[in-house]
Amino acid sequence: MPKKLTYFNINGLGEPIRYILHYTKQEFEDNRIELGNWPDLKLKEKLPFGQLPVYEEDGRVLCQSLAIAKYVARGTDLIPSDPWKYAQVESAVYSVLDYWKNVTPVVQEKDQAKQKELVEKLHTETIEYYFSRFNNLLKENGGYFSGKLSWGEFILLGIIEAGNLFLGTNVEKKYPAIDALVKEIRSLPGVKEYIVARGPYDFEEIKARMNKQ
Ligand SMILES: N[C@@H](CCC(=O)N[C@@H](CS)C(=O)NCC(=O)O)C(=O)O
Repeated sequence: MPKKLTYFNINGLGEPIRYILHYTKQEFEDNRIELGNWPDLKLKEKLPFGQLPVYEEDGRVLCQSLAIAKYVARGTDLIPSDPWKYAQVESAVYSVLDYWKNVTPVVQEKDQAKQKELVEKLHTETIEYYFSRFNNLLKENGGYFSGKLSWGEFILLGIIEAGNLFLGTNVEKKYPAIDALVKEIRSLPGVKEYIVARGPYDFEEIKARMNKQ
């Protein structure tokens, strides 16, 4: 059954799904949309809620990154079978998204002076608040959200990488348990080779291409 993931040619909500698909050795069409070509109104109006990522299988379309991540991870060790552990992962992932909701308005801010101020606040308040808690959560649970690697840690990595791309830093470095997890996922079979083949994302280049439109 042909599988197709459509997302921007950048890190963000779609990248953890790419990582999971590669780690679980699933063949899929990696359909990448250049941010510089967005909004592609013809594509946008066909999307269930006008946004990416979307996943297609057998002519059926699924949107919402978390639903897609869980769907593609089904039947693997990445979904905890114990209900409490399952809920622990979900709980951590919702907190990761709460963090991300603080970052997106900063990325989208058009006024450069205001954006600089917001970036400062992100570093001093938001990142420290959330990352110290993510770090503790991982430390208390054997390095993962629920005792072993799950789809949830892939989501954390995708969000960290997307933030790093915009901030031009590696925010995880100050947090040993997060840093170790990031390194572990990037070294997983399938993920490691994918990252090498993909190459690094370059936010400045992406911005330059977007501004040309
Ligand atoms: N809750 C959705 C959010 C999707 C979302 O925000 N997608 C962004 C990219 S990360 C998007 O498509 N932006 C373009 C637009 O809204 O036109 C999910 O998790 O999939």
